[in-house]
Amino acid sequence: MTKFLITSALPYVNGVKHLGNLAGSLLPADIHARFRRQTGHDVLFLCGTDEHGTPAELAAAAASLPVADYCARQHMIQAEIYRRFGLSFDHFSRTSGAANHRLTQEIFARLDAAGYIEERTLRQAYSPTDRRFLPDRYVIGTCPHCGHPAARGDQCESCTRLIDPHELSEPRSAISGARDIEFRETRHLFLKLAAFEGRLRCWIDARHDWPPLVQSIARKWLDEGLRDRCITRDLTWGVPVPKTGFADKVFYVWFDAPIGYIAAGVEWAEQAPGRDWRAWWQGGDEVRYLQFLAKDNVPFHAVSFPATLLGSGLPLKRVDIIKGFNWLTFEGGKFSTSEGRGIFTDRALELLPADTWRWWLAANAPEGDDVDFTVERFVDGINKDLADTFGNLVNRCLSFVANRFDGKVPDGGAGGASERDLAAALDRHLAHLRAHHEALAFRKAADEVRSIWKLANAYLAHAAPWSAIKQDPPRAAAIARTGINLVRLAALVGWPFIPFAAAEVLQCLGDGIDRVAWPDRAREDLCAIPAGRPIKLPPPLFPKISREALAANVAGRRPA
Ligand code: B3M
Ligand code: ZN
Repeated sequence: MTKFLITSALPYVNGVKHLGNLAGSLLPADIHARFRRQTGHDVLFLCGTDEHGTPAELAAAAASLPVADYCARQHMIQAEIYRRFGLSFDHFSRTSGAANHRLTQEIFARLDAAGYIEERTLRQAYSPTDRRFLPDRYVIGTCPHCGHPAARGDQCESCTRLIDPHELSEPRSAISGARDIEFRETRHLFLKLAAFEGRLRCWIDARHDWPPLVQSIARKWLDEGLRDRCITRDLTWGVPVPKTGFADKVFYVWFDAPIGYIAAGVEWAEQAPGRDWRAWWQGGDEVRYLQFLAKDNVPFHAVSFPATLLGSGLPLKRVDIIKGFNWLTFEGGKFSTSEGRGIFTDRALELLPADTWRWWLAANAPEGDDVDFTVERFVDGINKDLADTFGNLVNRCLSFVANRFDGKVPDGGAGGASERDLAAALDRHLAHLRAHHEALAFRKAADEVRSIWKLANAYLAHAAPWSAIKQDPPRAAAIARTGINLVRLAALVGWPFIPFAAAEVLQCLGDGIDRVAWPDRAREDLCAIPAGRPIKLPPPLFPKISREALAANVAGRRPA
């Protein structure tokens, strides 16, 4: 049996994430993890907060907190939000944890010993007022190309040209506004990425099963020629560099963050006896490693992290499939954490149940292209799919049995031709659904789930047990029993997408939810719930949402 190692990109610790972050990595990773568990596979689903780097330091300063305290607090806040979204991580780690420090330093030492690290001297912006070196994008000044007065030191937003901070005229600090910028020499360590080009190209060429989006981004990086990368920074918050002469520096956040995936596995193993992280991270072909991330993260996962692992010489698992996502936009523009534009995950949970966001974001996953979230599309989709289709199916069947059969599943026999046709149609849909999940095709999988829900409703509409009960009670009982089992099946296929509602329904049907199984054979699944079993009615699962009410609630900026 294949084991599935699944990671979602590690969300930055600085601040609550928006729905775009959920849609482009965390949620699809969770849906896949749930599907694989459902089909009986061993799954290790890891994630955590990405806690290093200048943005975390600056956010802590803005909150007047020591950076360690700030990160601890923000980690808890995010962990709680993801729990409420039903993200079923086996472990939610922190890159600032001891395991990641240890592993990052060990991997670095091995790269260094193998000759893949080189010292170089750089001239970097330094602000005496801020008493720190400034990362390129924290130097602001006038663009040498277009004269834009507030160009960032890495790139001008106005003319999009890449620039160097020393090319800016009238440079100033983005942190304090101080104008006393000097350029000082500082020693840094570079990972000789160019040395891996041949090996990476061979490896990537053999990844035929990577989605085209990911392949093309990875190839573009290789084709442009790999440049050695500076992996150290003049900061205090981060993983210290274990090398003489570099005691006052830390690793660049993108060097230690992906190592955090492995560290998360180490921590997971430390938390309970009998868990072996090596069985995952050093496993052979029986372990398939899948990463879920947004397209701007592809180069780090397809190129620099694999190079780090290769160069370390450690027998650590490299990714099998990278599922990359395009952007989710918000009402025609970008989601923006810094500008507070869009819907943030904490606010989303205040407004509506997690399942509604999960369903819409998966059914409209930005897979082939960017996808625009609008309140109108969201409300229409939720009302049609969850209220009118899934909710209606559950409600019709369960209340019929509650009212007409005293709340107990009636004994209806095996059914007739229409039940056989139904089972055959379901089997076809189930096979497609499974294939879409396996292909990581989330929109198609959601489409198939919707089709199954619709088919169930169509069966009931056609069989009309509420009429049959008058002339042919045994037939009505057979339909009702089939209907109850259809509800169960609808919940099982819905479970990866809408786990809370699915669990609620399964519990009403008296089914355990510790191990939610995959419905494999419709004929058997349509008889799974035995006659005589008492059932309960759930509260209304998905009351209709009003477009106006939601629009009024999401308008405007995020409150500070
Ligand atoms: N924190 C970037 C992001 O959330 C970064 C991912 C790290 S994955 C190792 O977009
Ligand atoms: Zn410019």
